[in-house]
Amino acid sequence: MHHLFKMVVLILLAGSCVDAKVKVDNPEKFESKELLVSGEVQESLNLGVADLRKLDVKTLVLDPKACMTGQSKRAEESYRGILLKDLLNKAGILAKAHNDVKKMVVVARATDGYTVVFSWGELFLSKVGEGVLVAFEKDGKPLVVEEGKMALISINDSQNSRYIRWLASIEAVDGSS
Ligand SMILES: Nc1nc2c(c(=O)[nH]1)N[C@H]1C(S)=C(S)[C@@H](COP(=O)(O)O)O[C@H]1N2
Ligand SMILES: [Mo]
Repeated sequence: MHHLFKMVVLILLAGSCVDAKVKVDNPEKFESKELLVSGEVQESLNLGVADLRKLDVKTLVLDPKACMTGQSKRAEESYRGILLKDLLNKAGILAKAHNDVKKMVVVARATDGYTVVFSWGELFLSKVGEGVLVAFEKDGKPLVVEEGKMALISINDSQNSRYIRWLASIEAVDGSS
């Protein structure tokens, strides 16, 4: 019985790599036009897709294993965007003392309130950080509004990749206060 249920769920999930496709009635109302980078930074940034395209654009490939289940056969997906750590370097993370950055938490929020967090160490001292991308293109096409227009994806997550559609803000927060 449980296996049957699992199979049905897997079949329903087949399709896009980072899914289960969540049906949203009016995705336009969640579209975020600008990404705010703020918090413990030297200079807050407000960037639309056109601004992101002028920065150091990277292309990263999401392995099907990073999908929700990692079990069904799905194609790789290629995402274009800016590494989150490049954006944070551009804004300049503020740290009073040298090791204070290690207390930092990076909070990514969407217009619908969905939230994902990273630590400074994860982004800057581990392989995970090399795969956390603020993306605006998938497989050569701009992300459609259902995909968030701007989205954040973590391609080195082993499965059920951290993924946010309608990315609205990145906040550097002092985890010690
Ligand atoms: N903004 C936003 N991003 C989100 C979510 C959400 O509710 N809001 N749900 C997450 C979850 S739980 C899943 S499984 C995937 C679904 O992505 P898809 O609907 O684009 O396939 O999006 C993730 N990103
Ligand atoms: Mo999910």
